[in-house]
Amino acid sequence: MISLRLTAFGLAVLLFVSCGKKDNATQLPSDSETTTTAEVASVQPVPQRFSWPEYLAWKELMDQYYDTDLSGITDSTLLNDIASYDPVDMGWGDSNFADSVYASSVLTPQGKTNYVPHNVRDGKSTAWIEGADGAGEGEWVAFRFKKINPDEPLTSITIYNGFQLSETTYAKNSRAKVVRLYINDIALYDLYLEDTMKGQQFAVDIRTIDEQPVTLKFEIRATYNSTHYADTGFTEINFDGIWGGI
Ligand SMILES: [Ca+2]
Repeated sequence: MISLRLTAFGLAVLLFVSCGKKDNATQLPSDSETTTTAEVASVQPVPQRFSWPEYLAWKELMDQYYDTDLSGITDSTLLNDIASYDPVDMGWGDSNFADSVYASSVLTPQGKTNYVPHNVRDGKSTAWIEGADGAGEGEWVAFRFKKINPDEPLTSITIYNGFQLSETTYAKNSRAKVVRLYINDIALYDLYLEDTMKGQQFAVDIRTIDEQPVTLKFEIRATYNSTHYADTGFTEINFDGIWGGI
């Protein structure tokens, strides 16, 4: 485990970050000595079953079946899904509610469609899309959590890449290829995204003990080319954690 201790903005901050090196503890110098970052760990995604539109359709199906008579259903996958479905599904991002989502830039609205940062946490097929020149390298979206429960480490982040209104819309806009994740402006992870509409889950281990507030920033570092627009963003970014620590 790599652990680090730092002081920033006058607040005592203590983060424990595991990058897979369980026996190699390192303590960073205090803020007066450095502005350096912790080691940035590369993380590959675990592909999920659904794109965001597919997930929304699946969730609607689950809601229809929830608490109803299941006799007559023979599809074992469907039965397993119904049995394990939790309609509440309070993930880390819900129990640690982000009091603001903001970004380095925002694409100008097109008609009734806007690309505001909150779109990455609205549960819909909307997207935040950056509005800077070029394909978006260096642009970012960030979540600010006023208060985070120290008993629930953040252990996974699932990203739905690009603008997933439809397959056509997805292709027309750029998608992120590499995203750097910062915790309170300290770079911790490089997330290597595939060019797919499927959800992409990244394993992380972020424990906050005396850290208020907390900002998670996702910076686009590289992109996949689009067929039409050099505009990059995300449809949804979800968080999950484990109660009581690991
Ligand atoms: Ca959305």
